[in-house]
Order: sequence, then C-alpha cells, then structure tokens
Amino acid sequence: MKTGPFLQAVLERQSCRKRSYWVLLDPDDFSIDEAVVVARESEKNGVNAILIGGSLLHSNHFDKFTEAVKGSVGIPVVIFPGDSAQLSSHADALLYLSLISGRNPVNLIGEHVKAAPVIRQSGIEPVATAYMLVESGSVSSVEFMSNTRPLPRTKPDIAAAHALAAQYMGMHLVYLEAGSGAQLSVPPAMIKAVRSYVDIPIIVGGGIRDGKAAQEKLMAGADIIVTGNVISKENGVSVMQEIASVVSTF
Ligand code: 1GP
Repeated sequence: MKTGPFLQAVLERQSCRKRSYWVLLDPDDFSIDEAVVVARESEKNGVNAILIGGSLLHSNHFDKFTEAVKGSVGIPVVIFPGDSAQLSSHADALLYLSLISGRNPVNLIGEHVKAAPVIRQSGIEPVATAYMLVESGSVSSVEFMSNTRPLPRTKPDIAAAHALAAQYMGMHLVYLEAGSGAQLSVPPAMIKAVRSYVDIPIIVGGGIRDGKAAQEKLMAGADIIVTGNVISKENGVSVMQEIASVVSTF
C-alpha cells in the first residue's frame, strides 16, 4: 500500500529528528464552537496535528465536529477512534488502531473489518497504529471499555516486545497510552525500551500535564506527545503553550 501524505509528513519529521505535539479533542468534552477556538489556538501555538475521538462518545455530532475543526485550521485533522462508528470523510487521516496490548479480537481486528469499507469509500488515509495501553494507577476508560488488561508499567521489556511485533507486522506507528486523565503517565524506562527495539515513530499520551512531563517523554525517545484533558482546565492554553515550546525546542 502506498504511503499517504499524512504518514509521509510524520516520517519526514522523524527523519529530520523533529518532535511533534498533537492535541486531542474529545467531541464529548467540547461544543463545536469551543473546539474550533481550541483548534485555532493550537495551530497558532505550533501544535502539529489535531486528533479527534473518544472512548465513550455520548454526543452525536462527530461528523459536523470534524468538519468544523478541519475547516478552521491548516494542520492535519486526524481521527483517533474509540470504535468503528467514529469516522468522518472530513478528516485527513485516521489512526487505524489495533489494541495490541490486549487480547480482545474485537479491538485487534473486529472493529477494523467493520470500518474498512467505509474508510475505502470516504478516502480517509488509514495509518496502521499499534495501540498499547499501559497501567497508570487506576482503571482507564480504554481499559474498561475494551475489556483488556494494560501492560504492567514495571515491565518495559514486555512493552518493547509488543512494539517490535507490531513493527514486524508492518504497523507504522506505536502509541503508548496511559489513558486520558491518567494519574501516572507512561514511564520513561518503558519508552526507552520501546525506542531501543523499534524505528517507527512513537506517540506517547495520557496524563501529560506540563512541559516537564513532555520533556521526560521526549528525552526517553518519544517522537510525538499527545495531550487531551489539560486543554479544558483553567490554565489549559498556557500549559499547551508550555508543552508546544518544549516540543519545538527539543
Ligand atoms: C488519551 O493520550 C490521550 O487518549 C490524552 O490523554 O487526556 O490525559 O492528556 P490526556
């Protein structure tokens, strides 16, 4: 399969040793108008892409939400789907996530089969992504909703073996996920172990709340930092600016 423009751009940044910062917007947490404001602010501050998605999704405005965000920024808008219903032809790309830390066939192939014909028809660029859930001090939404166990946070070698298997299977990105709002973010030792095993870009997200945490992940070998929750907090914009500046100067 030909590499699409979004993945191409991610790989180019990696080959120039440039790190990236992606901001996640959950359509359950923002109205469309709020999302547009946050997306514009993100672009203004040097964020490299907007992710859209959520584990639950009570709201039914996914397509309109994606269309509005896409219409308001020039940076890529990428779906980060909680399930196969979270699709929109307005997005540039979609992280085609396989929850490889778990052993639930629904999240390894089931949802993918349901989504594949829709993706084909819509023309969204799917990017095969190894999604690895990491223990983070409490049960995350992804853990509960997917009915899978996260990787033990004190076992970096297990995480590295999973990531390597994903690379051997042809996946293009690894996403180390502590879960949205995680008490404990992904440990640097685990990122380091994964980095020593794979060449593909490593995304790290979940519980990153300041520049210092972002820097710790980058130093361990992360290519891309994702934050979600933090933007809706009182000082959300200044935290985003702080993280964007750490990522861009790294
Ligand atoms: C969750 O990795 C993302 O899927 C972001 O997590 O909301 O904790 O930043 P936070």
